[in-house]
Amino acid sequence: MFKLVRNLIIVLVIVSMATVFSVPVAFAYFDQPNYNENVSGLQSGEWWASTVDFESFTNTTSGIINGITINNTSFDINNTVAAATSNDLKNGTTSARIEQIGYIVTTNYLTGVSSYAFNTGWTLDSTTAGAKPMFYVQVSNNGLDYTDVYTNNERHQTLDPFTVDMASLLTAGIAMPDSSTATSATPLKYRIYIDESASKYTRNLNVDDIVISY
Ligand SMILES: [Ca+2]
Repeated sequence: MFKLVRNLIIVLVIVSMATVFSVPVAFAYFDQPNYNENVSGLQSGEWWASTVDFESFTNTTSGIINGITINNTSFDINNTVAAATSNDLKNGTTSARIEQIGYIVTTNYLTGVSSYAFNTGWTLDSTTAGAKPMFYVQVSNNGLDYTDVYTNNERHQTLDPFTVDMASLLTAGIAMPDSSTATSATPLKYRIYIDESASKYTRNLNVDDIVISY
């Protein structure tokens, strides 16, 4: 009887210890991947992505607005408004509409981005006449001068996915305006930019589902 009680106690102790020590293991497991966290929450070496679906984006004011938070990510925008009309290309109910000359750029300098992906297309009421419009994905290490890392002039009026493989571009080295070369360790701002000034036609670019992966 004594041995039975003793063995029972030993089993209980082992089970209790296993339960206690399994807790941090479980938390560690569920700690990654993480979605929709602020950049400041990034852990070193952690796989991480920020998704911006614009569903809560309500801006109707043209011009420059700095430090507007969209889906937990801070952006500086110019001529970019909430897009929810029947002519706007979107997933869900809302996307962003960059009107003629404008941009969406990360407020913060981001380090270690492996890809910058988004869905985009020209609004359905954009004219298709004249010179093909161009949009750019650009990076900057000073917030003043931007280097093109991707350009596209396809005349598409459907919401199409585009992914900029920053990891490969950064590994190869991107020349910065100050003659330095960006690497994966260089803090960079990321900008989607359109300039319709040369075309003289009204074209607006819808952008939705920006996914910044690390
Ligand atoms: Ca959306």
